[in-house]
Amino acid sequence: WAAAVFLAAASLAATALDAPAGAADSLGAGPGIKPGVEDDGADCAVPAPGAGTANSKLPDPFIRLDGTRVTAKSDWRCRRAEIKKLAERFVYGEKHPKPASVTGTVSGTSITVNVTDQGRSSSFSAKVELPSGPGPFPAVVVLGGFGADTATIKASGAAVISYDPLAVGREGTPRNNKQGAFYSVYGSSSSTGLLMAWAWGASRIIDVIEQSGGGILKADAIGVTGCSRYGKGAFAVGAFDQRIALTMPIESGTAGLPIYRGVPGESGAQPLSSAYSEQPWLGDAFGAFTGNPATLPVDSHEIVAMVAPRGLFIMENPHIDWLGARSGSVAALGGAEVYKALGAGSDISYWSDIQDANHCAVRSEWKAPLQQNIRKFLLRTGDDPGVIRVSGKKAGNLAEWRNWQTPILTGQP
Ligand code: MCU
Repeated sequence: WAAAVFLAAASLAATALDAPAGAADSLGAGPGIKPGVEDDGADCAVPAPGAGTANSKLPDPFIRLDGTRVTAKSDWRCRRAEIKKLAERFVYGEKHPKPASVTGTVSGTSITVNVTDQGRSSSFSAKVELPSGPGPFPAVVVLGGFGADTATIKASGAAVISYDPLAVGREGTPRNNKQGAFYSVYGSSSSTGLLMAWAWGASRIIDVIEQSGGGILKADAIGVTGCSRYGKGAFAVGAFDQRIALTMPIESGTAGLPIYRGVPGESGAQPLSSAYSEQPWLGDAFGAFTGNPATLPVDSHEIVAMVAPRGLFIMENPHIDWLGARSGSVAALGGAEVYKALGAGSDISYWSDIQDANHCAVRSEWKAPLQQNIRKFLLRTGDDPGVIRVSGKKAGNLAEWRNWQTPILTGQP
């Protein structure tokens, strides 16, 4: 599929929902935990991961690198730090922590970001659209210009931050000459892929919001979304920044949600080698695994688990084989086991039961859950339970992919 076909298919118009001003429930206890710092767990001692042994099943997300199993909810922080290390080393490339200097401005129409690290500087900006009513507002970072239901986001009471990831990690460049604000700082031969560069850029936008004093946008109420390649990006943004309260990838396809181990056997799904070479989305190190994902010491159900117990609403399209929705459903179900173990089983939603087959269409089926997730995790005025609605058309079976059981973890996260 050419990108143009996908882009052309992505042009359905959105219809605004009425703002449900008085309709939100007001609840005492907020769902989940409040998002904390970007790299929560950076203090954990993570051993250097060795080359894994081949395992055709999904790695057990609850087994630590030293072979012991997680027993308490509070253990998850440091287990997540291990998964983060594996995901950086073998899949996405290194994110790099917050640069020495991040400055910028937030207004009702734009955010500017200036970064300096290791003596090199770069800048980019994003557009802001505020909802009606008095601020400060929660906000959703929207990667790319299509597929996200920005009308519903605003009608729900959240601002839209339109972020062009290509300014931070350009497409169309060879792996040894990557370009954009990330690579201006970390070098054009950085082995970090575009998705992680995009994630780094979104984190720098949040830095600027944090530093702005919160008069316009609330740094502790930020969501992220995007469709297709920008769904891959939104997934990475949410996984690698613990400040993101709500992650909403749409139709992300290979290099996004689908389990890497499932893609080769899923008829019509974009092959790993194709996603690896179409654009330098994944890190250079992933190239060693495109022919044999069974040797990867990590899989994408654990990227889902990195988001836990924060809000996650996954939107998938089972009508287009290329999108690998069957392998996507297995990743969601596998990651949901970690949510359950943390006592946050109702903070993850997955929805592939849709009518319209067009890639990145703005869908009526997703309006209500989108609004509910924004209320629950960004406005914190609702507590609707998460919903898992897997289309029968591409329903994966987690049991076929795992040989581990979900523990009952003690204590609190
Ligand atoms: C689903 O995301 C990609 C897909 O991986 C590519 O093969 C195709 O060219 O473009 C999709 C996309 O981003 O469409 C907008």
